[in-house]
Amino acid sequence: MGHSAAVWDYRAATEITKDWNGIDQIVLRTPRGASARVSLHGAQVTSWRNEQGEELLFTSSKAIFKAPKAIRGGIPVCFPQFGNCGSLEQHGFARNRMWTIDDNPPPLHANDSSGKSFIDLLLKSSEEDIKCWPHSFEFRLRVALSTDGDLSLISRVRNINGKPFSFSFAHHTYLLVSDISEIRIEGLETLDYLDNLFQKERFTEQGDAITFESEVDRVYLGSPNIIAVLDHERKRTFVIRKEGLPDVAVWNPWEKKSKAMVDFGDEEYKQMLCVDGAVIEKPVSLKPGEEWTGRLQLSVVPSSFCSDRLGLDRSGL
Ligand code: TA6
Repeated sequence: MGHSAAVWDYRAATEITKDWNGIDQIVLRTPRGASARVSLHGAQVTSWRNEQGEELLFTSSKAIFKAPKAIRGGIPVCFPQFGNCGSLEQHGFARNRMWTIDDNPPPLHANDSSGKSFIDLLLKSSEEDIKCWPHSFEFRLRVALSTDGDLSLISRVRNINGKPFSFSFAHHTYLLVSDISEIRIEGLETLDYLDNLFQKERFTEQGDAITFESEVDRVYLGSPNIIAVLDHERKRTFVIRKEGLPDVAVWNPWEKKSKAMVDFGDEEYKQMLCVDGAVIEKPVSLKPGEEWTGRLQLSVVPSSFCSDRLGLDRSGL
């Protein structure tokens, strides 16, 4: 059924349904048939489909859709830490909490809503959270789908007049790819990175695109605000634009690690690649009343859109 954008009711394009476990999820739709699904469990984007209904994010066939386990795939929110240090669980607790729909969020820029289907979600520090991370915060996440099918995630973390606190953060983005051997990343060349396979030792990336022949688990530091992930076989490129997210975590578990994960198929490493907009090297510090904003926009363009044209708007969003 065709809808001209002029009559498209963006509010009606946001539907609340239940997922496999009876947990509320929000479905966002565009006039031309693109869609996205966001679970209230972890405010996790669990699906992002293009106008042809093709899924663009990876979800493991063995994913466990049951709290408190984070769903293996989509875009988990890693907060208040990325990684595994101290008493907090791996990648923090935000992705294992039930979020709520925020009907009256503080305003964002008009561009963040005009012509978009969107939902605003909210996580407030709970008694349980304060036991493991003694800080009072409000985390607002807007997930939006533009008329062109681009997916935007706008995160706002505010220190609610508690003590100053710091956090690291990532949108742990599981991209669905044709075959990892066909993939290359442009935009991370010559950057320094911390290699999790070598006790986070610092290295410098070489001068050409990154390709994949074995396990990769790295955090690229101080990256440009636009990164291209080219899928040669599918002749399409994921374009990642970001603001306030200076680092990029890149992960593919490869064969051995895949077999070791109960919620991941032995061969599934071939169809996925995590490329995460993140703040890791220099955590965000907030004084009471201060707020941090991070923006991530994911688009898919034909690979003929050669990536050096992306340089034209490396300014970001
Ligand atoms: O991408 C960084 C990383 O910490 C990897 O080391 C791997 O553990 C991945 O995240 C998955 O983490 P998760 O907690 O989602 O299983």
